[in-house]
Amino acid sequence: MLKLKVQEMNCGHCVSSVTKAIKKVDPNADVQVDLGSGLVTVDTSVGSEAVRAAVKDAGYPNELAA
Ligand SMILES: [Cu+2]
Repeated sequence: MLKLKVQEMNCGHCVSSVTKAIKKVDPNADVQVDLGSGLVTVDTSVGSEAVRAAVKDAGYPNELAA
C-alpha cells in the first residue's frame, strides 16, 4: 500500500486525472483519493517511484506520505 501526498489537486477533474495516470502504470491499481487532505492511497504491485513519476507527469507534484 502506497500513500502519496499530492499537491495541486483541487477538483473532481484533478481526482480523475491522478487516478487515470496511476491506472496507466497499473491498470489493476486500487486508487483512493481524499481531495481535502490531498492524500492518495494506492493499492498496487508497481513501485512507488513509477507511481510518483506518473502522477508528477500528469501535473501533480507529490511525495511519499509518512
Ligand atoms: Cu482540478
